[in-house]
Amino acid sequence: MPDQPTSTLLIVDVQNDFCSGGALVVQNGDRVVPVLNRALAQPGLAGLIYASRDWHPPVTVHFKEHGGVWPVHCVAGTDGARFHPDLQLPPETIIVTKGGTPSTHGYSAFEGTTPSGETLLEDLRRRGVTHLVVGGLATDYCVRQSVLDALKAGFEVTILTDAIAGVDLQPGDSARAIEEMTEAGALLTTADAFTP
Ligand code: VGL
Repeated sequence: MPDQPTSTLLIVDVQNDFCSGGALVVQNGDRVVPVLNRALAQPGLAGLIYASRDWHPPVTVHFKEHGGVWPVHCVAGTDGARFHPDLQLPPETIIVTKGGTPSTHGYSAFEGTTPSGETLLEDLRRRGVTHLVVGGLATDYCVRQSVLDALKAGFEVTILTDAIAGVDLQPGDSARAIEEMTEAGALLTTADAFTP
């Protein structure tokens, strides 16, 4: 029997610190959660599921007080680093952990590793994945960098535009990030309109 078409969903950094009440709030960050839950419930969309997470040490060049630009957020093991409690990640979700050393920023999920210690790229290649569907936070940082790295590595990428939200440190950053990802080859759709 031929395989049913399924896609691979990459959910980027839907963690408490990027949602309301968190240390580095992404405006409307919470709004991606129900949309991603609908995507997770579509077997044709979420055949294989990866969820990346920032997992920073307390002292890192990523944080303002140590030379970076960001307030302290997503410190490994803290509540702020947990996935949003309403995000319905199934137990088979492959967690990709990134930004875990004092000298790395870990914007891209491709800097991350799985629980078995493989890089995301190694894991995807071993499973024969060629196409990634991406949603999560934040459009102008971790989503952007993950999508650009995926395209560079030769994956087809579809972004769920209703399942992303941005920081917009400068007004228009998210819109520019979407333009940049599209110019690099990413396709845009919405979670509800998606067909594998
Ligand atoms: C992110 C800013 C700082 C993100 C992480 O997940 O997009 N943004 N650290």
